[in-house]
Amino acid sequence: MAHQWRGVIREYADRLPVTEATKVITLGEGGTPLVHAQKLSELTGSEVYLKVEGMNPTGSFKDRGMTMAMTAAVEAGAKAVVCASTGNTSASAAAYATAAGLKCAVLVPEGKISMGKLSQAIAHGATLLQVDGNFDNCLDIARKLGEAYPVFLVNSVNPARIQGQKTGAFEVVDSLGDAPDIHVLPVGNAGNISAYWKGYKEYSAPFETANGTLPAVSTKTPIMWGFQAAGAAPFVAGHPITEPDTIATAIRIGNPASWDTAVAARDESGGLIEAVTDDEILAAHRWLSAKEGVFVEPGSAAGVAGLIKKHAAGDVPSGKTIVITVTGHGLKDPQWALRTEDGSDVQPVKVPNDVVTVAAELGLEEN
Ligand code: AN7
Repeated sequence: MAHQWRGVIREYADRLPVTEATKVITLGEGGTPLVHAQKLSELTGSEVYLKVEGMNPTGSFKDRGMTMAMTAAVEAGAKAVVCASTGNTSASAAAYATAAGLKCAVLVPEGKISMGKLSQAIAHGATLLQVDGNFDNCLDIARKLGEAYPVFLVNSVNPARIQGQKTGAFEVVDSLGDAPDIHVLPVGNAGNISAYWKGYKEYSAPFETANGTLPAVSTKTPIMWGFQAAGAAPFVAGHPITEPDTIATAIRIGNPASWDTAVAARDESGGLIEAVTDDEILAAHRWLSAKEGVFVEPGSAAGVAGLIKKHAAGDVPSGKTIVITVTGHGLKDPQWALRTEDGSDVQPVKVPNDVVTVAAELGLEEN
């Protein structure tokens, strides 16, 4: 019998803070493909896989955490939720709040979120406010609203979010049979690198549950490699950045909320957090779509950009297993695909309604 994936809470209930009685708010998130990246594997001599998180219900990895956060909001008796966002969190919060029957308010930096994400928040009926400030300013306000007003905060400072997001690591191990040697991902607010590390650690050791101890699933944990956009790279600077800037608006964040846990993920795993330029991000974005067949948004390409950069520097080992989380769908922010390497716009060729001309334009000769 075909198995219908039940969403990350039901699939991993014994490893999440829920019970049989919990009213689960889900849209069927998780269970995303782990795609073998043929060209990146050829390039590096390692087996490289892409965890394609754009395949989640709202098109990004945020849904894994949002199912937990919205379930917790309902459990707490909340009537309304709030979040700050560079776009994907707001899209996810708006959809899951709808599923939960809750009101949703989202705070986004004015002019700095992609059209796809803006449309999602509005389509799902969230109250969307564009703040005259950046993401970090939005998060400050959202935190204060959560503390002093009757709204439930669903940003990743809420630990339920990290609990849900750790299931990404579980799925990777379940697919590969063990943890990879290296796990690569983009870093913005730093919730995801913290969540993957938590997931990998929990899967590599016996795990205590209410119904007894689960055995370790993996024999090891990976080295964590995080990549930030060069204009928004506080972990590289070693301190928050007040004016973060990058075309990858998803990761345009200067003061990451999960600072300490991300540093722990980097250091405990023997890993690194480095920067890639916007040009490197766009080149990786093109590589994924043109060579692997996987369409992501620019911020999601930062991990791939990092791997390509480390390979060029001779720092990527061969013969290993490497997983890169590509965090959001290309349709979120499709304009970048229509831009050529020299920055001009791609102009589709126009042809008359005539097979001979179309064949000639395609360089085809009649059989
Ligand atoms: C596609 O939606 O912060 O390091 O407000 O949308 O866990 O923050 C999004 C972040 C990577 C960075 N890739 O992850 C938000 C938000 C995509 C993203 C990140 C984000 P974190």
